[in-house]
Amino acid sequence: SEWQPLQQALQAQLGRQWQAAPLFGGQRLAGSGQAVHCPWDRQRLVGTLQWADAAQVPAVMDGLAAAFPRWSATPVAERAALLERLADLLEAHRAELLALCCLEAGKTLQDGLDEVREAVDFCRYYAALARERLLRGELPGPTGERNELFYEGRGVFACISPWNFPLAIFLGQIAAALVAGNTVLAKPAEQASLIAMRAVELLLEAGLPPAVLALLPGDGATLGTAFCSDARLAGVCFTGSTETARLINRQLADKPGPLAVLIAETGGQNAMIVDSTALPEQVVKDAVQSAFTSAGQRCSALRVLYVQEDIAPRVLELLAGAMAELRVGPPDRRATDVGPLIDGEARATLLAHIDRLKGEGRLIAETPLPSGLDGHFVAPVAFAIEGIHALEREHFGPVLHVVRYAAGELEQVVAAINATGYGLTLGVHSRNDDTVRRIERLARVGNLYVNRNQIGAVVGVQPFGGLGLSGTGPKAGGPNYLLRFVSERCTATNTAAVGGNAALLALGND
Ligand code: UN1
Repeated sequence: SEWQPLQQALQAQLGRQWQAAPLFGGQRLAGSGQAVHCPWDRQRLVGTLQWADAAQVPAVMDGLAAAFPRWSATPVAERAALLERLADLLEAHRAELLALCCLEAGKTLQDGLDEVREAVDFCRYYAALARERLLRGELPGPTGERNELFYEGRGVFACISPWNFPLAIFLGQIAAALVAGNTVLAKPAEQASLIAMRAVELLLEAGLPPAVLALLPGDGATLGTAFCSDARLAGVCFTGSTETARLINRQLADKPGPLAVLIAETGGQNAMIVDSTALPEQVVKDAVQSAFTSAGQRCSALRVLYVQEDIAPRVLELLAGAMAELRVGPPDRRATDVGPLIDGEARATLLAHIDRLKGEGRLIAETPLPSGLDGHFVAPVAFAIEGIHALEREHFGPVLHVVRYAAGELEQVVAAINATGYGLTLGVHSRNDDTVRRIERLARVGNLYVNRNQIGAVVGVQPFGGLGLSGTGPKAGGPNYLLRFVSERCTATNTAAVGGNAALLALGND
């Protein structure tokens, strides 16, 4: 039903090409041109992109710092209304954004629909949250005293976003930073900058003052080093690898100027624990969805399935059947379940891991790869891993590792999961409430999912984010997210002072 009205508009958009460039102050800046290729059709050009240069960063930081006081003084309700207008515009441009998700980032049409909806949700949710939480708060105190808490922007914020949610996370970060009163330098992922450019154009159309946001597509290492060591930077909101988060943290620690905050959402080594009371059909449905949706390219994706040995034969039989049914193919077809990986490098890295495990004779199941595909496709695959131990590296793609455990080894399983150091999502399938409560007590993760899939956290419903190597918090799409984007000021006033402020004002008026 959602498709009918979209179909035609989408077809037209899928034939287009786009142009993007660095953008600031309502103007396109000069850049060096790059061709943008489609990850699932290597002959196809999606557009051209101008990369910004690190030499442009100081002037951009000057401009953003200069625009900060005025933006920070803009009433919260006005900043929130801007996000609400953006949400409406995103919905109105759904076909184009969907086409860009598909052509530039290789997302299936269903993933693209979910992505646009999530972007809209982030805008509306942070707008509502800002109206509710970022207003002046009056605190209790003795009579004769007034104590107030004010929330203000911190200054210039850098938002660094990943290619796997090129619209939702890109805009989620920016929406939070802006509504909290910061000016923003947005650095989109190299692989997904065309859609970022369109999102910024829609923000301007919604009424964002052009001096408040800069878009700098380009090389993350050189641009990032330039702005993360800039004295005017007040904070970074980053989603990406744990390694890059550490690098950013080191640069922020050494930079002159204010102590900058880092809000980081990073990797995961996510597990699912299945005990002998679980329903095998439900387990397999949720495991397949969690491991292979978006070709496994989500930080929330399931990587290691721990299954109790009594139930393992049935689960593995159903798993092989379900994986045989998955359809790998071009993501612009509605029948496709699994699209391509983002680029050739991601594919080569993952294939090295897959080939090694195949060489060790660990293959359990593999989805057939149709012939004639010309892109960065990798077929979903499942491997058996011997022994309960921490699998430390995150493999970003459609690879599932399966470990059997015996009754009585549950605590050992949770210990192995904790020992990875990551703590993002964990799935539990059990109809034994004691087991679920025990895992809940022992597991160090940010998002625990019980008897369901473990991806697709809904904004405002399942606040999302991990601990340890998986991120700093606070949770995106949750009630506390905006608080790290603001600085707090407390004003304490002696209202009982001789004559009070009102009397002084009256004197001044004489
Ligand atoms: C990511 O993959 O970078 O719950 C994080 C989910 C998404 C994950 C986003 N919110 O599947």
